[in-house]
Amino acid sequence: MWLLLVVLQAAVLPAQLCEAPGEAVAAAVQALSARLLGLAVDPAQGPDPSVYLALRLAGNHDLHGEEQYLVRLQDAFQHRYGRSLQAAVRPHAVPHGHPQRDAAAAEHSTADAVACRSAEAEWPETGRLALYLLGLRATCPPPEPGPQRSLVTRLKYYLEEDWAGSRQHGHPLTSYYQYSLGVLALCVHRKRVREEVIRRLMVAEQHNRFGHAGSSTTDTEAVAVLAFTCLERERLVGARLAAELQAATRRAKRRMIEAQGQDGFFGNVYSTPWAMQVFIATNTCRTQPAYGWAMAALLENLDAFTTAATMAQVLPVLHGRSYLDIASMRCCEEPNTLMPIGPKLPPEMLGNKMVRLVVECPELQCPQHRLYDQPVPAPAGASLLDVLRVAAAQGPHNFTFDTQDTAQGPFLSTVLGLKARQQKRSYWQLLTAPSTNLQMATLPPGAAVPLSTGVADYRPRDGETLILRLSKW
Ligand code: B12
Repeated sequence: MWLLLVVLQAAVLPAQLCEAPGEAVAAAVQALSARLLGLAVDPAQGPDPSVYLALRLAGNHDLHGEEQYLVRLQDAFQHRYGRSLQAAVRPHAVPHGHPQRDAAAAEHSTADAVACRSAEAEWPETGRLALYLLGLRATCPPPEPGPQRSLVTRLKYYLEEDWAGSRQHGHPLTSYYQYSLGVLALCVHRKRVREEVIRRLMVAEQHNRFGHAGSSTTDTEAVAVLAFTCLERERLVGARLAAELQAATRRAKRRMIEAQGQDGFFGNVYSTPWAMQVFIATNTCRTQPAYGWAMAALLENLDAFTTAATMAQVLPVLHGRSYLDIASMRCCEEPNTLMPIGPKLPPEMLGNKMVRLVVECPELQCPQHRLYDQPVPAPAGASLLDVLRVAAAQGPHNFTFDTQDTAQGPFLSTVLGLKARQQKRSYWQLLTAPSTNLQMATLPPGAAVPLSTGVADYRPRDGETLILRLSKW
């Protein structure tokens, strides 16, 4: 009966497109591509492989601009990761025995393996290297395989470190998001990954271990499922594991559909494109109504994608493409008519606002739970970052903070001298309590919700309370 309903639904529903439908919409998508290109050609913005991937996966191109961007990427990444692993090693790094490798799957040469072992003092950068390798696979014509070999070896090494970390600590050293990107990139390069490494990801998927406090798991789950789908499609695993990967993919897709919000989003607006890639990669974007609703929700909210990083994450699905398409890119007749345009500036706002800035630290770590609680006056259009700057300049309460540049923008790393530590999985979480009174000494429990944008993009309203909370993820 259930099967009959599904078949009937597929027959009755008009087949939907995977890309954003309609001419007016196509123009909006083209404008977003052009805006991303505008940010890409700005030398002030560091090169980001996700941006390159979005440009390459688009329907329309500026081939010269893309070539120049690739050169910038190579300058930044080849230098960082392209040197031999041995050269990257600190002289007195203490080697630790690696867990046994699956002889059939591990492709390391003995020399590579020795180099890998001795490079273990380095903290793995699985995600960034994976994105760069995905970018290299998307170039036209494809680059010489020679120089890529050491990068692939290095990525395998990082993934091994992450895998070993996950056995030791219960989670990869980086994150399951980066771990999944690592598996995906190796798969797109048609490199085998040890079965145990894949199984770690499957176990995490099965036991819902992708989440971290206060944030949705959608982005990570989606990247993991893209990796599963790739491994199965590229036939890089045996029949039994392929069947298990298929089952995991079906399970994850069902969960995503069940958790789709009334607003049409999977998770939030920024994780939705990742979830949609799963439907594209598994060829269900044309028949799954949830995909169509999500596409409609995205198109209603294109204004939320203002930074290069977020634009780069949404554009592939607006063009109906997933990262799996990188494996089968063809370099023929790419339309070369895309022209860069400048960024949309936020509307100018006159006047001032007052926001309350609160800094909290867990009681176990700090003798005093609330370290700072002051009203801060700022111009009406100020971002949270501007508010922090005003707070730092206003006396006599000695507010200090620091940020770290990332591809997503400035990441709040230190507040009042307390540095969040990646290796201890602590971070400064940003929360808002929009309807609280500036005079209230205590916030009602549950009044605060995490922000879905960073310090540079969030523009608080007059009377809003912003909380910076040292948290674990
Ligand atoms: C893992 C993760 C985290 C981890 C990162 C820790 C770690 N060492 O891995 C933690 C929990 C710390 C985190 C924090 C936050 N995150 Co986060 N995060 C992610 C996730 C799932 C993967 C990022 C990643 O590894 N990328 C791959 C690597 C290779 O790229 P990378 O640029 O080197 O990644 C680094 C930066 O992205 C940075 N980072 C992570 N999140 C954010 C968010 C912002 C705004 C900035 C500037 C940097 C940043 O940490 C990464 C690892 O070092 C993405 C999902 C996604 N779709 O991108 C969300 C994502 C980037 N995060 C998001 C948000 C909103 C946040 C927070 C603002 C949440 C909050 N309310 O506090 C905070 C940042 C606060 C701050 N201090 O500035 C949004 C950003 C949306 C946007 N508009 O830009 C995303 C897209 C999730 C989502 N769907 O909403 N995040």
